[in-house]
Amino acid sequence: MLIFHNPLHHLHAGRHEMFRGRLVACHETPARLDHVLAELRRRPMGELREPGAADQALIRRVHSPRYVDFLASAWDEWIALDPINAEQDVLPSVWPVRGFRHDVTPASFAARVGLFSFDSGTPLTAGTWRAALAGAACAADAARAVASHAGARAAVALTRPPGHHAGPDFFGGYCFLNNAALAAQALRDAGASRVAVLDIDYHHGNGTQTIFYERADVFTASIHGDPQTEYPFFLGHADERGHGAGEGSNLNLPLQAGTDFATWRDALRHALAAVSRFRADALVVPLGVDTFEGDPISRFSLRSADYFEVGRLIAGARLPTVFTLEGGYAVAEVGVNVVNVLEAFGG
Ligand code: Q9C
Ligand code: ZN
Repeated sequence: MLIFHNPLHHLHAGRHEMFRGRLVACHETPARLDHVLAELRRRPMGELREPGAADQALIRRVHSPRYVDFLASAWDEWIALDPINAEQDVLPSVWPVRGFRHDVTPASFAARVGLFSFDSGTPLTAGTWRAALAGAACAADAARAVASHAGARAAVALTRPPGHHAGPDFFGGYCFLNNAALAAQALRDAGASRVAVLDIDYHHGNGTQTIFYERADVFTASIHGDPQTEYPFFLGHADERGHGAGEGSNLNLPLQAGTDFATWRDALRHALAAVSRFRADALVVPLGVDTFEGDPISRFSLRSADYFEVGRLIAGARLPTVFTLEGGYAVAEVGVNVVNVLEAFGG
């Protein structure tokens, strides 16, 4: 398999996130990806490549242009307000909830930060935009590698920051550009008629669901902690099945906190059966390993050895597959868990 790694991921290093009412050190750290790379040096899974330039046109088909423009200039605007701002990351503090307007882009920087985000746990830093762009380039290049005529069966985009919570015009959940959605769109553009996204991160892939909710050409499935109690709380219920042309092309499998591997695996089999019925030409797997029993912010109980079976089951779909890296915050175990999936997937 081909592995695209983001050489600029270190540029995104948040200092603090708002977590359970306090500012705490960020869970989503550069060390996470360093552990994956270290494990890939111990157990090589294929050629390691750096991505080419990001495809701005692709990014602006998946995300709204005004959101992309905001991300590109946000840090410069923040420090232009006051040079002392460079000592703190950007965090939102006001949001336009029900009844407020979304069509007017405010002149105020603080107001735009709120307009384009949904939580206060996702710091935007000096290097966020460059890191996110290079991560998006990994996802697009991975998609093109599996779509090409002599395509690899699988390609991995080692994306940091992660992406599956980022929507058409908002960041949140540690995510800015939706790498999995960019990979799915790039697969469509490269000729795949039908693409399935199977999100196995602990958290519901709200951004990806929203991006494709009214489309019939991209099927989205997500297995995740029940939003009644688990982040992102406001999306991810079982009755969300898609809308309009996309009716029936979204599948949510929420599971209660505490779910063990046997139950989780039944959900994975169920999701894979739905992917098979959709008759997809290609598969995108937002791969989060925050389903691990030792994850500090999540509540499923998968063990490291279980990830081999996860890889085997996904390989059973027999589809050209792009993996994007999503969550997983038991930092020392992230590498082993991710590479266990990849090793068992094979190819
Ligand atoms: N105070 C990913 O796994 N937790 N994102 C915020 C609320 C956010 C996880 C807690 C968890 C985001 C890619
Ligand atoms: Zn997650």
